[in-house]
Amino acid sequence: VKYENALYRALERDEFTLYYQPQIDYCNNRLFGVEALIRWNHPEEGLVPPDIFIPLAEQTGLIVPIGEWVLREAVFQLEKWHDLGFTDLIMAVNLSAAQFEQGNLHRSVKQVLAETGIRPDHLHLELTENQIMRNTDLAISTMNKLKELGVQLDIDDFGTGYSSLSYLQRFPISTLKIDRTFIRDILHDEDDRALTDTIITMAKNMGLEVIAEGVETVEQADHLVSRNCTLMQGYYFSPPIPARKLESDFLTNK
Ligand code: G
Ligand code: G
Ligand code: MN
Ligand code: NA
Repeated sequence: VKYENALYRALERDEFTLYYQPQIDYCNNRLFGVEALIRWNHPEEGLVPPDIFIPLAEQTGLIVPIGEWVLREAVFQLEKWHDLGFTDLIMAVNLSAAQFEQGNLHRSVKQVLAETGIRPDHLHLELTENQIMRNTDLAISTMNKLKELGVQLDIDDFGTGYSSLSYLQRFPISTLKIDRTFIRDILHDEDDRALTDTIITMAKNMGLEVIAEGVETVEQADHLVSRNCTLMQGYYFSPPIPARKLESDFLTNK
């Protein structure tokens, strides 16, 4: 309630910004992608974390125009980075449930790809298991429309939600992102280690990419490599950072 009125005005007042978290291939220490994460620069309160305002935006329906803004901002930013010469870089964008279930998502995606000339497979859209399982028929039809455009679909926070392996096989997805709660104690907790192993093996057997989230130490990274998972994201490499900082820290050698 505290932020509701301010949230209504935040879009027109240009108070949102995107941070980008690097996605690294640990085999060659290469940046292969970034995940866009929204931040709200509240005029009086400073940065309000998404955990606070995303649920509010979902309740009020504001998440749809906000999500639309995120999609466009992220893809236009990717175009700039491709123009700098980093033409392989991919962009991952989180979708909310309301945005995913809205009829014209694929039109918005198609339009921004046309405006920027970004190759569709350079755009990854992140969904959670719960978002997909809410209404599986609608989810499959929406995912197929997005897949027809050529964009990639990633399952975010994988392993924490309610999902079924038989459905997983029928969804046109490209990547599983292992939730960071499994990575946190991976060196010491047998169960987390077994679960992570299982997800990696299953992903490979299904022809899916797998990204480990929440990697915070070199020991976790080395362990994941020993289990055949080389794609990673986490504070060990970088927290989410502004575009300029991503450029100065990661996009300098071209
Ligand atoms: O960046 P941070 O860890 O503070 O994000 C917290 C939560 O907010 C995460 O679950 C993340 O998925 C969600 N989030 C961040 N940016 C976006 C966005 O652009 N759209 C949606 N729907 N969720 C986001
Ligand atoms: O739910 P989603 O995976 O979209 O949330 C992404 C958020 O997770 C990021 O915005 C960031 O705030 C958080 N995050 C990213 N890397 C790490 C990490 O290594 N450790 C922790 N604790 N959080 C992380
Ligand atoms: Mn995500
Ligand atoms: Na996640």
